Amino acid sequence: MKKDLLSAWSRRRFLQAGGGLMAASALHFGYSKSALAQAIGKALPQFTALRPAQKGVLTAAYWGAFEAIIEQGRMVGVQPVKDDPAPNALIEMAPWQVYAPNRIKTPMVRKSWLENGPGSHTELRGRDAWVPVSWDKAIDLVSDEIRRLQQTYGPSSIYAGSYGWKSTGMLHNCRALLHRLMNLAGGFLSYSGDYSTGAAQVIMSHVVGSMEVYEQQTSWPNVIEHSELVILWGCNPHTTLKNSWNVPDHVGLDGFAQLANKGTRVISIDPVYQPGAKELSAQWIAPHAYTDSALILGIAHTLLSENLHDEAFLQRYTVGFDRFRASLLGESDGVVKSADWASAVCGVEAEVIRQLAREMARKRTMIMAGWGIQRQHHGEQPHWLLVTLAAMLGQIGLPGGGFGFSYHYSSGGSPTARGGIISGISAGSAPANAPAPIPVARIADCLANPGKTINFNGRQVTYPDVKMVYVAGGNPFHHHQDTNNLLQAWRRPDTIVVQEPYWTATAKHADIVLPCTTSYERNDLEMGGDYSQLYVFPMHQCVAPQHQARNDFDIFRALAARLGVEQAFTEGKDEMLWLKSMYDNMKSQARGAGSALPPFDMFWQSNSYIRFPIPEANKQWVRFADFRAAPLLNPLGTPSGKIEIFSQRIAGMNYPDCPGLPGWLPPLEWHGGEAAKRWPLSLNTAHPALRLHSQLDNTPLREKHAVANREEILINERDAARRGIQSGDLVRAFNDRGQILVGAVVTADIRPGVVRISEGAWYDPADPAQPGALCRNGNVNCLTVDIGTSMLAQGNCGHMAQLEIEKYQGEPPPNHAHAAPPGVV
Ligand SMILES: Nc1nc2c(c(=O)[nH]1)N[C@H]1C(S)=C(S)[C@@H](COP(=O)(O)OP(=O)(O)OC[C@H]3O[C@@H](n4cnc5c(=O)[nH]c(N)nc54)[C@H](O)[C@@H]3O)O[C@H]1N2
Ligand SMILES: Nc1nc2c(c(=O)[nH]1)N[C@H]1C(S)=C(S)[C@@H](COP(=O)(O)OP(=O)(O)OC[C@H]3O[C@@H](n4cnc5c(=O)[nH]c(N)nc54)[C@H](O)[C@@H]3O)O[C@H]1N2
Ligand SMILES: [Mo]
Repeated sequence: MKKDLLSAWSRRRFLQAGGGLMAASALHFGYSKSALAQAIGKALPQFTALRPAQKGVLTAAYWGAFEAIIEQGRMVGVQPVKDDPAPNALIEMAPWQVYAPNRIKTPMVRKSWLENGPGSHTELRGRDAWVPVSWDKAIDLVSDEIRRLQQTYGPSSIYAGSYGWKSTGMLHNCRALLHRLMNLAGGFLSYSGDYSTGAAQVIMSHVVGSMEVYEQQTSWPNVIEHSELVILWGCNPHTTLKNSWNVPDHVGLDGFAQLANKGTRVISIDPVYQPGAKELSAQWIAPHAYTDSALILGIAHTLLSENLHDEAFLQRYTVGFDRFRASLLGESDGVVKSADWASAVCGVEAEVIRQLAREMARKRTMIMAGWGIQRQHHGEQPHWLLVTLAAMLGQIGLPGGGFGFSYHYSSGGSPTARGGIISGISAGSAPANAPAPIPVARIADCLANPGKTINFNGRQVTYPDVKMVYVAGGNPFHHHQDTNNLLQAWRRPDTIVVQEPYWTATAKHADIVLPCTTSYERNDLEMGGDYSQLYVFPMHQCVAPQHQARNDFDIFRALAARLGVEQAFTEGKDEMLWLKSMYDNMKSQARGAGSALPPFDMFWQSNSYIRFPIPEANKQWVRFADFRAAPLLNPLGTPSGKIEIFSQRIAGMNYPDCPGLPGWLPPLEWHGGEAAKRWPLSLNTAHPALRLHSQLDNTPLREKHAVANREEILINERDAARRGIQSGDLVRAFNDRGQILVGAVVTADIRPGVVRISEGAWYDPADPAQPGALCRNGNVNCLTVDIGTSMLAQGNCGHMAQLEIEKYQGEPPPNHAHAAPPGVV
């Protein structure tokens, strides 16, 4: 999916390096002062890129690289690596991840499925009894089912897209391994896009010719030096930079700290006044939820009417501004998109909008936008309009100016180092008869409606009849919108296999669960810094596999053996041989780039990580500077080679919900729409500070944010007072789609009319037999809408829903979200 920022070049190189690797000698873990260890110690200083560990076993996670402190075979603590400029409390949960009481301890099969075969009593998923089985038996059941479905229905009957944030590691990448197995075993139905940037990545490809959201940003030193005004637009870096897709380098957090030190002016445009915005002394502008497009239009109209826009830039570098001007002036629809008009829609005072426009034009302005604003109905519009606004300001490609859509994510703007890149294990290629992928967030629609055809970015996609869902490394009962709708759709397939370390709600709703190791129970390698490619971290195994858990690699290898494709799956390599081949390939790239690295065995034994040097030029890199300098030589990847304020290609698709010109399209639910009459509050489902989605909800970190033993809800004082709600109260949040229990935090730091419940609380229905039952832990997706952003991108709309709240009366029910299913130890 996304975020695998490796170049096609390194991928190809990796594939070529496949065969002919020598067998590694015994690579036992341990740091006794053997003769070998001493020899290694002597040899190390010549390798200047190496950084030795201080006192623990080096490993890494999405939350940072750290040393695990091991005592008598148990992980008892952690210590961040020395280079981390902003270590993260999440790493301290590593021991709890390993020893969590709700680990799945043995392979399990749902009773009805085991007794009566695939497809039986699927309505009992989530409440049937569980039967433990041996690994041998489990592997037989799963491989027989794959074979049956391939033979009877073909590859389109197996949905193994398996979206999710799994764990770091280039070898034990469960999704890639699942795809690798399924490709070898006849093919499968996959997905395109992701839940993160479903709308933005599609619209940006049309507007600036690249996904943009996963591109390197103007480098941090350049921003710190040149930006005079930083706009955080629906952007909460203080929270979202804690974690990244590779191991975080946390350079972005350091960058924001430097902005604060320098006193750079920051404005945060967000219905919530974030703690991070406060640390930056940011001015808070709080629009109504889901109305950013109108706000941007109001700013654009002010620029135009006060002649503050850069006509020369627009002429030279964009197409379609004339049409946009006409739309601002209301020539097409009779609606002038003035600051006053915008104010009526978005609730920000017209004068504030005008001041914002003037200040942006006066200063060197960097617009840093997050992605919550595009996880909404018509979510294509805000980013398209922000690019348009930046084009009107004319600072795109200048130091410290323009826009950046990834400063809040994985440290976009962290200068790129020069070294080598680890290529992960390949998913292989799909057989010719494999079906076309579905847009990732249409999965419930697909399960429920085989044969239905939808529009998608100029194409049509017809849903196949899915008989099997295989999940490894994702949690759809947290990540997918409208959980109760998913619950119904989830009953359609014959067989659901979930490979997981924990009894998540998704695992509880499976037919077969296969317990897998956490990343701390196996050996792996990972890059540090998604954009910087600054580090290579060894992920040493810290402890033995717990209970009967197996590595994903070994589970898939066993399935491959039963399906007759083991040799192709493993290529004859075990864990350490795979790591050695990945390392060797990276090492030869690094040599070409001027960094000498030790042989693999020595690297592995030395318990060190690698930090590559950063070329001076990269510290001042400016996004779009090349395009600005020579637009004909360096055209964008759009049809015109320029920024497309108007897109003929999109216009040609004739989608009523995404025309060729960006604008304000009211969402399905919002404060000004029909739904608001019954459901007056607008939902904000931002990413949680002390979790990664649903991950770590089952650790003691939860005690720091849970209220009344439920997920917290932020409520404005006015809305709370009206309903007699106080901080600490148990609250029922509900709409037509579902109801959840949450714990109140009453605050002035959220706009009236908006409530926030973060994504990621585990789903815990009070009555699993009843779709629509109260979720006792506060899974916010019980309340969200499962529609696509538009026919263009079909992204998810997790950030848009109207609802009501009330103080919960009566005895607080128990919360079983983090317990194993009844009867299971
Ligand atoms: N309403 C709303 N919904 C949203 C969002 C929102 O903003 N609002 N955000 C969306 C976004 S951006 C995203 S990316 C998704 C995230 O959705 P997910 O990626 O599905 O969420 P995670 O909680 O990270 O789930 C990862 C699962 O993988 C398991 N796992 C970890 N390591 C391993 C491993 O090594 N092997 C195996 N087999 N399993 C492993 C974890 O235990 C966990 O259950 O949620 C989306 N959902
Ligand atoms: N700690 C932590 N870090 C993470 C993650 C995590 O779960 N936890 N997840 C990672 C992943 S997969 C992703 S995709 C990114 C997510 O990165 P984002 O998608 O940018 O994060 P969100 O929290 O969904 O939204 C960012 C901000 O948008 C605001 N917002 C929401 N709706 C509106 C609106 O209508 N108007 C305006 N102006 N603002 C709005 C929210 O209040 C929030 O402050 O974060 C990554 N980093
Ligand atoms: Mo995401």
